[in-house]
Amino acid sequence: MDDLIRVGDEVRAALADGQAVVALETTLVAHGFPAPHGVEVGLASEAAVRAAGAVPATIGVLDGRLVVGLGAEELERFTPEARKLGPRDLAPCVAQGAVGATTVGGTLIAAAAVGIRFMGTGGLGGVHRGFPTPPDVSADLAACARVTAVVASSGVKSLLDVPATAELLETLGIPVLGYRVDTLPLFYAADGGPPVSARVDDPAEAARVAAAHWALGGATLLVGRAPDESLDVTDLIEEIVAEADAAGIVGQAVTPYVLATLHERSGGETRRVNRDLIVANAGLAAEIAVAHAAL
Ligand code: PSU
Ligand code: MN
Repeated sequence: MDDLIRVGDEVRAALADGQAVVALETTLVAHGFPAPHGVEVGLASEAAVRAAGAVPATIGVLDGRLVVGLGAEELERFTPEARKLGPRDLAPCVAQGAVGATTVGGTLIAAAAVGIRFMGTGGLGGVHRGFPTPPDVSADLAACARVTAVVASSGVKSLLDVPATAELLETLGIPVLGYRVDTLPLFYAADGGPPVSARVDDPAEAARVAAAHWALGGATLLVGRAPDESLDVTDLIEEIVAEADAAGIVGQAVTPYVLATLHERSGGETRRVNRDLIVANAGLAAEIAVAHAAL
């Protein structure tokens, strides 16, 4: 395993000690924000995890190994040239020695390999609008169905078909917990999403639900936290998704294209809200991890 995975010293010690550890992804560092903002978001997320009393484990592929617990200088290597790694992409990237940024799905697989059960992100991937043309469903969902974890996010990215994604989450048996809300947050916007499957009002309650879900053989639970500042960019999203479609942008390139264009056309507003919600979700994941460690 050591040939394949490098676990940072601090993360290794925390895991051995039963301390709370939170996995963080690198796709948003490399592809979710224009440089140098991605690295700033990554570091701020790590700081939020620490502030809540947990150890951050930022994950990505470097120099032929999956790294769990990237250093600050190493984060700088996650530029737009990095591969975007879903679960299917991890092994080729490791074996070929490329730099690879893990998505939620890729991060969950790596986290599970070393025993980390908590992660924070911005918005989960899901069913793309217009399904089945193209038949694009994020590999995040399949990974959630497979891996034992809690993912704190601001729901599902609203550039997707959110109601269809909520249906698929139900099909896969993934609890969608609203953190102090009754509807699933819509990424940049707090309100207007489908109802959650259960509401929780504090981190300890989320931790108890997770423990029960896992004891019953369940895999991932999604915890939806509303962004503190809500932004309505519905029309802008529709316009940009249609443009991406017309330009023939498909597959893994869609999400980064839409996010980047949104950041540009909203005059940086979506970037700011996206950044703040990612950092807050990292903190929430840490609070739940700390509560779980204390159960
Ligand atoms: N949340 C954000 N920005 C992002 C992502 C999440 O605020 O860029 C990334 C995550 O890595 C997620 C990915 O797994 O978008 C989804 O990509 P796709 O739709 O191609 O599966
Ligand atoms: Mn996709």
